[in-house]
Amino acid sequence: MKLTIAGDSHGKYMVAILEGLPSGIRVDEDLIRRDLFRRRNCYGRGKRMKIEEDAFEIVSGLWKGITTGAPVTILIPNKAANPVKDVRSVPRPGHIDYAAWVKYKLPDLNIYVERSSARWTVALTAAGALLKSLLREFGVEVLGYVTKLGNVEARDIPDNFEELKKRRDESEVFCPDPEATKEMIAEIDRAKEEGNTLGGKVRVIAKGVPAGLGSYSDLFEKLDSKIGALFFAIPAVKGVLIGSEEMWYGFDYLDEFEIENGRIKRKTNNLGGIEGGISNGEDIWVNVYIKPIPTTGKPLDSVDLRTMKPEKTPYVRSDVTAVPPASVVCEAALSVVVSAVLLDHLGEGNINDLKRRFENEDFPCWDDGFWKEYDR
Ligand code: EPS
Repeated sequence: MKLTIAGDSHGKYMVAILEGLPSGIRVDEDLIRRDLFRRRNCYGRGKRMKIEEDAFEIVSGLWKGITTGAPVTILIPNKAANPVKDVRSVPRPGHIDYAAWVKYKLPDLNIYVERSSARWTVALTAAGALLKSLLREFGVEVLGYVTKLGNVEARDIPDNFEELKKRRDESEVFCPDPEATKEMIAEIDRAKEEGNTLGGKVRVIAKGVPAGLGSYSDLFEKLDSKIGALFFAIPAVKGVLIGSEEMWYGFDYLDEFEIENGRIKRKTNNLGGIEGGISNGEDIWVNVYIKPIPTTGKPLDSVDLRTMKPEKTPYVRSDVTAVPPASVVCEAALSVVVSAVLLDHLGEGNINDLKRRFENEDFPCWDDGFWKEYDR
């Protein structure tokens, strides 16, 4: 499966193209609508999100609402299709401005923002939400939530998945801890007043991922390599950590095996569901570190690249924090990676054939017959 994302932040459309999907997936457009709404509608967002409606359209690869196996194209119109007119020559620390100017050598920093603005994550969100219709055929569910915003850390995070989802959905900042939610909202209000911006952390869990996805052979096919590659492409992501953040002692960290009802299980899940680049059957846990948005209300020190004189950064329309929307975007990113490795494993064709392959897969069997195969 391959995902391509194109479109300029202030161009006519944002575009996601998904290639290599099986035929016969009934696409639930409500799932896409809901995730696009969540990405747009959270506390700490700025004026652009009040303009956009994200009224997406799927223009290829569907027949009567089911996938045909042809590339699926999702178009999301930009209502704010109005590129900035004034040439900008003062780079913001933390944005693409300076590094792209050095590489691409075009005379307006606004040009680079068209690709690197977080606007393109609307297309990633739509693609990931579409893939939820595939994942649920295999009993896989993905959930993202905020664990830290500015200085406030979530303390009360339920273990139960349904409760976690319910509480996450009740929070304006997508944090499952109601007390921490209030503090995070106050933190955003304070930052806005000061012209500051906030970083934080989000966690994404993929539940029900079968063991055996990924690879130990090709270094770039490892499941964790693929997670890192896509997550680090998301603007503002500075760190990706799989599993527990507490990894100082082997006795505390390593997930011991046990047998429950004749099946192999783990006593804990500190490794986050991946060992040696392959899923191990436990839930996949990804902790993502999000930096503060580069456009601050209070100017920062910079230089004017035209005059080579010190200058203060300009203020352009922006958000106070990208952390709550990042939890939606990261949820989509994990849906994309898990779908990709699942389809690598099950191959092409109709969804029902893939499901049969999935259900008929043998667990390795350590009996005499198994060994004789190799005894030649
Ligand atoms: C965003 C779209 C952008 C910004 C923001 C997120 O739109 P505009 O530049 O027209 O205001 O609101 O992007 C950034 C914070 C950034 O630094 O680029 C979006 O759709 O998520």
